[in-house]
Amino acid sequence: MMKSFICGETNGPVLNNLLLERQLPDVLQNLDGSFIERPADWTRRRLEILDLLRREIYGYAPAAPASVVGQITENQADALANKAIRQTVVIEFPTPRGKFAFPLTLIIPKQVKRTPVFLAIAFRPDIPDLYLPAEEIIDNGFAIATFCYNDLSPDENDRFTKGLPSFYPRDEQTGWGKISIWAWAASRVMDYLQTRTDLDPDHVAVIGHSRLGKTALWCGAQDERFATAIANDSGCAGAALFRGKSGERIEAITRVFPYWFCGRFPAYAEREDALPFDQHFLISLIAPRAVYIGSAAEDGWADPRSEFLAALAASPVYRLLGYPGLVTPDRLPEPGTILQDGRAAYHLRTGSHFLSRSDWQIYMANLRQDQR
Ligand code: GTR
Repeated sequence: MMKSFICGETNGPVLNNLLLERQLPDVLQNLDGSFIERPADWTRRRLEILDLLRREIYGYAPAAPASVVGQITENQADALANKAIRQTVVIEFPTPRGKFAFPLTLIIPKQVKRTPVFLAIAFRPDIPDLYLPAEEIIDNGFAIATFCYNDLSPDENDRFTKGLPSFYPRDEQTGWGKISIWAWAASRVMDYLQTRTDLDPDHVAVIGHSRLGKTALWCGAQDERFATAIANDSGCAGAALFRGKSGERIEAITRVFPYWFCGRFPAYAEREDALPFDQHFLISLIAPRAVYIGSAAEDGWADPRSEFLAALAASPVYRLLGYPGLVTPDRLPEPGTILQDGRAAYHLRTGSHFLSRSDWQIYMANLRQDQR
């Protein structure tokens, strides 16, 4: 157990010990007990982990539809002081029970060709929104693609009778929970973005805050077309390790929000040690692509320390694949720390649970650096 931490060359003793205390399953140990030592063996292990997370926590989603089309229903040529084009695009695809459609908003700066994109999974359709400083994002040379999660399926315990899940058969135990539903929708947006010659499909970052940060991670973990996944204050069932977690734990999250998950997951309440994975498995699925985990110092419910340690615990997979994962001095980060020298980046913002302008500024600076 935990061979990859013990032999992890870049962790010093302080952080190594904090990881060892969590007694985590080893991300580089196959279910048959053997250890992965060659990059070529990761492909199979990645599929094994994906299956594990689908079965035990987020639920299996249906296969991608045969076709996805986007109809531009509104086109404003002079948005944001005439700096951007704003479009409403209806994303439509066939399902076993007829066509399903949902609205996407695109805002594209006029000055940039083949624009990198933030795909923001949003709580509200509003633009700008307190979590989406649209003009500032455009001014930084990024396009925005955003949809409101409630347009897929409402964030309530409707027994999967409303919106997208009502168009598909669903297994009670292992079928998709709402996090999987919203993540799957972001992949349908990606299907459409790939058809747009004015956007750069190789530089799409999926971003979300809190429950939608969990969703952005799960989306980026499954869909390798996303160059980057950004999880802001994603906490329990997002970036944070379950084992040793403070604040929200499985018992609380599955009591209040059981419908975010598949039917099997609540059985792990107060049984964190029985989980055949921990959230560093989720983060590792994004490797060698970029992952950014943002925490806030006063967000005890999410537990910044457990988010940081998860990024560190996923790093052996980045190293295996030839890239630095989380690059950090051998100590826990202080508020105000930004760690972005590796493919797994992390910051601990001062303040409370929020997707703030300062978070956005850090994410944008990080992505610009990445594109050089
Ligand atoms: C809380 C929930 C967290 C987090 C948050 C949010 O009530 O316990 O896991 O997702 O909501 O999404 O704002």
